[in-house]
Amino acid sequence: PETFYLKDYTPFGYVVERVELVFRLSPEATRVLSKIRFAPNPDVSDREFFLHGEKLKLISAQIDGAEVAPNVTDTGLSCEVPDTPFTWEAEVEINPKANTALEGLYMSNGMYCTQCEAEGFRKITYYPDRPDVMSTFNVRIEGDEKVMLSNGNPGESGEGFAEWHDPWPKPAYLFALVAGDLLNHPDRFTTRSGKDVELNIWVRPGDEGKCAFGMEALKKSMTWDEEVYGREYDLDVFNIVAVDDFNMGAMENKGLNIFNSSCVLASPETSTDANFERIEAIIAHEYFHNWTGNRITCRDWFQLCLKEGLTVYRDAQFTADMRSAPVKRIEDVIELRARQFPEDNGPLAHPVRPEAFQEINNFYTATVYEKGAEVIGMLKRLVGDEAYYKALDLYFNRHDGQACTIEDWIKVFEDSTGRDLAQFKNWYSQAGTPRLSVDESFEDGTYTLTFRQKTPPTPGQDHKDPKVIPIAVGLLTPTGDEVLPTTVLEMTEAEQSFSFEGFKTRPIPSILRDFSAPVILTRDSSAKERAFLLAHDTDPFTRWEAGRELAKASRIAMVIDGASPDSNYLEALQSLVRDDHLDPAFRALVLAPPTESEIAQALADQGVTPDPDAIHDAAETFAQTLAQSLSDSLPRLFAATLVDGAYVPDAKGAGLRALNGRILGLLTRIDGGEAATKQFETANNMTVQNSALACLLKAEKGDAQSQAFFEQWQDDRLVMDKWFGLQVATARPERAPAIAQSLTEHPLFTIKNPNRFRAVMGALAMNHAGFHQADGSGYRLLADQLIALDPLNPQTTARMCSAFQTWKRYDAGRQDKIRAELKRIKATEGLSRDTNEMVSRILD
Ligand code: BAL
Ligand code: ZN
Repeated sequence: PETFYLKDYTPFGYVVERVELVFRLSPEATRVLSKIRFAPNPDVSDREFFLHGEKLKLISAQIDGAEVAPNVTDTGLSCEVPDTPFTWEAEVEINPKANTALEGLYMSNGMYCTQCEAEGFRKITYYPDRPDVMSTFNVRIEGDEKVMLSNGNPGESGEGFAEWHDPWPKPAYLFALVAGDLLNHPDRFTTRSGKDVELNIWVRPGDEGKCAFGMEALKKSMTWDEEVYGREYDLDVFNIVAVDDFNMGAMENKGLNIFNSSCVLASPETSTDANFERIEAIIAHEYFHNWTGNRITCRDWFQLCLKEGLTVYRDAQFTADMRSAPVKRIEDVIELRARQFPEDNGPLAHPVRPEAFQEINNFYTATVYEKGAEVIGMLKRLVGDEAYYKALDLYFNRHDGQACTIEDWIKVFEDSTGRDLAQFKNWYSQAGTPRLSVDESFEDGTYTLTFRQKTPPTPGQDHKDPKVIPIAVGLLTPTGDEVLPTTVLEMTEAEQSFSFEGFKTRPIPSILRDFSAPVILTRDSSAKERAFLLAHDTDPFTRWEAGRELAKASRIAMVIDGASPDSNYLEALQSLVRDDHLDPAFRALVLAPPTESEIAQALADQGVTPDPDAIHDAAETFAQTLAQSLSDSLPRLFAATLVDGAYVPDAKGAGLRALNGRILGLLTRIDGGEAATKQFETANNMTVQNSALACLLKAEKGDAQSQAFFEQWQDDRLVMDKWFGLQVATARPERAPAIAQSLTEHPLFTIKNPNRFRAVMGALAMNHAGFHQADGSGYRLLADQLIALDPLNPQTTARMCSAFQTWKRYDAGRQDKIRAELKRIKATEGLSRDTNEMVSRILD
């Protein structure tokens, strides 16, 4: 397969001045008529007229009204064209019903739907399908569907047709079309300059009761972007559509966002607190793309982080403002460590701005998104809040309507702050998670911290230069007073010292506050000091982190030395969990154990081959010991977390319910499932019903409740995804592969629905000891399923391959088995480019 390189970028030889599209809808034979006005691009001397196109049946093509016979290949067409402006017209036929890849125009439960990012538009018609080609679009949809939507503002409509005009030039990846039997949940929003905007969430009949929360989230997002970034909405209509079959979470098409139904539909009975928070964040994310992504887009797909990193950063700010900033920060760090760190430290490591790809869909990664957002956060911390917003104003003013690069982005900051950011750019170009170590000394009242940074080699990048690392620190006295409030140290060298004067006694450092940089901090510190920080640190992140470090150290000692759970840590946990002055959400986070995969990585980092069974046993022993040590208080603590009255999906209630879930998990270990059974029976919302079922399934006492849950919810696809996933997630490791296998044979399992596939296979990959069963049954099942899915949906198959990315951590026996499965996948005849690239990189 061809590899594309950032260094090879050249602009397209033609400018697109106008696009007119007509869709004649038919499930198996939709006709797409395109009329495109091209002009030679004066900046390009060596012009080739090549239009992308895949899986299209070309019916006819004309230039300025005269029939032409282009040279058509599997990837597109080329044609002799005039060297003056001309009009290209083509008619193609496509088969939406046969499109199981869910890219281009496809059908989901009888409705037409599109997904064009990154390169799906070329499956709709012949076009220069690249983000730097921007144009206005006029669209006419002909068909007998009740609702027919496209981007922009509505034009004329009548019996059998609807027209849409998008006045804002956009690349083809932002094109969208939806048609079907849909109902809307309508609302309105007035922008701060007085523009009246019609808002709609469109759903299939039956889902109309699940739109209110999403609509509120949309209005909050619109207000927030005006208040915080000064950005207003720019069309008369903003439409959101919920679709059941969707590869991603959602898509920011101009004026017509399309959402995986799991990321927009919400009701207290069917959605958990985590679902509500995620839905609010994704609605915000897609809405914020209107400026960071749509009005200013990417020059090429190597610049994906330009829009994604920034938009993730913006949605995280929004969630922090709507809910609790410390809780959001801790949740994001947990996710970053669970998803991005393994990527950055394994065969799939790539820079935030990659330099080569075969299939761009494989680069919608945690590195581009989440590490991309961390990079923005560091930039903001380095220049300060005021300078950050000033730079953003310049970005919007200077680049509105353009397709930009990371160089443009950095230049905006350099121009508006006067800083030289050349070294900062290493964060975009060099892969790998920096290791940051620290030594300290105290002499004559001067306290010195000496940091060293080192980034390990990653595929194709042996050498790493030092990065600019903002290290937020605070200092405390041994009695818990803060003697140095949070201060950002700017590290630029491989080794660098920072001194603080005027102390009578040696202070206790709190380092990397608010997780000020995406690094792995190693510091020799005693359990006593960590317990002190867990009790006294004023920064919520480092306070939580101290507990996490204690937990990891205790688990590692249990695995390596067969030690008992650390009694100091147990005591610290006991007092924290009983401390009613502490935010329940924070207590829930402190009680959340490190994941087994995280312990496996920590062991591997110490040169110890992780044994998944031993790691699992240690986790179980620890939880059991904690439950027993708290046994007297658990019933009281549990009672205190019960939320009376109607369910409200706000941060306060969610925090209490998160603590409720943690306490119930412990209580179920000592009460034989009594409290969980009662909670299941009396639940009036999905959060507590779901957590009760999870506790019972984990205790292997949940068969009756699982059956009852199934009967109650079998007609609700999203709740059934939970049912499928929970059974695998909570399974004893030795049973997990067999349970997952039997669920793939369940009548409600379908490989064609990405949510259902991920519910089962994603849960298996997350059940660490279950997936890594020594007999290889977990690996075999996943490989079987990926081989079956690849011909239908390459994108979801390829993404799921990342379950194997940590394979080199494990023992030779497991490595052999994983290697054999990866080779079996790779040898599959007709394997997609997507999956081939992923498997090849993982095997390398
Ligand atoms: N642009 C793809 C989906 C998202 O990041 O919003
Ligand atoms: Zn995005």
